[in-house]
Amino acid sequence: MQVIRSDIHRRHHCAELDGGKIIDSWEHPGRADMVDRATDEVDMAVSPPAVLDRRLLESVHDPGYLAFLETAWTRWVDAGHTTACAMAFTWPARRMTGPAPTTIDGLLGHHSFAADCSIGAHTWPAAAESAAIAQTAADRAVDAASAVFARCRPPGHHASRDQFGGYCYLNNAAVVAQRLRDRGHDKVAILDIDYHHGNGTQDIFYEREDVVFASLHADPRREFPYFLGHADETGRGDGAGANLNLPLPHGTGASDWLAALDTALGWITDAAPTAAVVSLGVDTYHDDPISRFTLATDDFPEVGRRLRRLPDPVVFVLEGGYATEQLGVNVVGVLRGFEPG
Ligand code: SP5
Ligand code: ZN
Repeated sequence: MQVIRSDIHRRHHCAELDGGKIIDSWEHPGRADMVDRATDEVDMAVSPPAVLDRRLLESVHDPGYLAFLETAWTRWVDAGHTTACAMAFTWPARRMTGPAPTTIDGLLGHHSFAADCSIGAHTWPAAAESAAIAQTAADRAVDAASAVFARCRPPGHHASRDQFGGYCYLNNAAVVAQRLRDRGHDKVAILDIDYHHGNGTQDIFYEREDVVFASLHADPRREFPYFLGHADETGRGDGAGANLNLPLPHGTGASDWLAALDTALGWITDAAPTAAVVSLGVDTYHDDPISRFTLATDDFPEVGRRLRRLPDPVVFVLEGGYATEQLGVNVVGVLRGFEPG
């Protein structure tokens, strides 16, 4: 399997609010290093991304949001702030429906939904490169009619059309799905197996029938992102019936998780897509420091094997996974389970 990756991500490492303290984010450059080391060990062919197509990005994100992301750091500095990361302190809550603010502290709240995520000097270049990796992976998958791994960092599945959060700024999986649509696949499935619900991806495609979304994740009644990902969210308008959420309790282990995976795969098969995107988070691992499922390293190849039910081509997009030492092994476990050799 080919890997698309680059090192531009390295200078992006922001602060997050965790348990009342500002800490260096759990989502850090060393994660990508571990994945790169593991893919190098199994000799996967590596290529850099091509130039990002702005029109593609604007077909899954609001242009005003993109302009905000691109300029947020400069505006933060110009406002007199001296911290390493720009972070919101207020958000529009229920019944607060006024117009978008015009200064940076307000705009940060308008364009984010969580304080686990902030914007530094190198966040936009890293996020744009991550989306370029996604775009290039989609193109390769179409050209070669085979599976490709997009080693994206930062991750993407929590980012909606116009909001960042959950360590995500641009929705890489959505970029892949839209590119596959634009390159001639009439129906595309996104299967999200990260521990957390892919609220951004669901939101972007919620009213569309041409991109179906299935996710298995920790029950949002008890877990981030809390406010989306519930079982009764099945799509709206043209997208009615094109969204499947399978929330699972804290403590879920391999047998129950794999049973849910089979349910999602059956649902996708019934939708009859001609290409698939896998939002590949391995924060389902038992030693993950911020998550509460109990999959073992030995379970990940079996996950990959079961994913062979997806239609060709499949693009794997890296999402979460915070047990850094085992991250590469677990990711490569899935990829090799899917495509040995
Ligand atoms: C892409 C992805 O996996 N994003 C996940 C974002 C989760 N952010 C909230 C994390 C809350 C961590 N609190 C854990 C406390 C352990 N000391
Ligand atoms: Zn996650």
